[in-house]
Amino acid sequence: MSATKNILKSNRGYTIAELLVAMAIGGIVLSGIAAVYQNQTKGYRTQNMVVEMQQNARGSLFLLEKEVRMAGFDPADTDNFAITDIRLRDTSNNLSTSGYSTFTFAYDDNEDGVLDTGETITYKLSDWPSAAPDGVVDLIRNDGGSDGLVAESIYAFGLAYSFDDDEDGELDTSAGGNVIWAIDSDNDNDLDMNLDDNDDGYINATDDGDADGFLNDNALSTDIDLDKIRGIRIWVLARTKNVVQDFSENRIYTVGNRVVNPSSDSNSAVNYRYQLITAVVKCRNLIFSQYQ
Ligand SMILES: [Ca+2]
Ligand SMILES: [Ca+2]
Ligand SMILES: [Ca+2]
Ligand SMILES: [Ca+2]
Repeated sequence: MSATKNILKSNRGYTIAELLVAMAIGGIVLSGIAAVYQNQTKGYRTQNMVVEMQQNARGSLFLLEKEVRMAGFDPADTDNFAITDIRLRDTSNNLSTSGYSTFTFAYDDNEDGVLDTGETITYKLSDWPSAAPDGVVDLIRNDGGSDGLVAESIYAFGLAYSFDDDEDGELDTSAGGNVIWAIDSDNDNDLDMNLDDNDDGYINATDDGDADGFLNDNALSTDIDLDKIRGIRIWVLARTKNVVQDFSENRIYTVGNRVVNPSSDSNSAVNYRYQLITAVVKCRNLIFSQYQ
């Protein structure tokens, strides 16, 4: 009798209440797993985006450095190859003293002594191929023909120049003994402004004496012609292609003559991740023939 009862009991299946409890527990476990998975995916996505940004920026700087080093390369000594334009431009390529650095130079790529098509190169920041609604711009290389993409999602691009004005074979230095890194602040294609306003050997936001967002506070005593340039300092500020959830950028970057503060910029700039990379290029081709 009791054996039959037990068989009956074990075969009776589940009550509605038991099913509900089981489903509730299952639901809690599943949503827990989903939350962990979602967090991991989010972290993974962010990590991928940051790695992509870093690789993108480093790769572009490597190419840029390599080519900029060739500026003025003129093995036949024809004087046809030089730095020709360092003026500031906006991202639509219009001259603007509040714009970004651009750099145009020529080198004798095929070593025939003639300035050929494709031997005049410009690097610039541009909203190419068309105006980006989120303010994301790209680093562009132009060789006289159409624009080519060097790096996507570059937030700021800056250049400064060292020079040898007295032609003694040494880079000119400041009163404090620091190599002078200068720019053309008034867009007439000569160097006129020393970025290191406080002459401490570093170029950063403390050199913005009047706090207008630009390192335009220490004019050179004389303007310096482009043919006196001997070295180029490069700043590339890359950022992720998309906003990073739950992230807020609080760092201030100095990029050439510009102080960049994403937390006060528009277009959700504060919610991206950034990376600043820099390089100094000695232009071995930009020396006088008597030193060659
Ligand atoms: Ca040539
Ligand atoms: Ca100038
Ligand atoms: Ca300084
Ligand atoms: Ca200033």
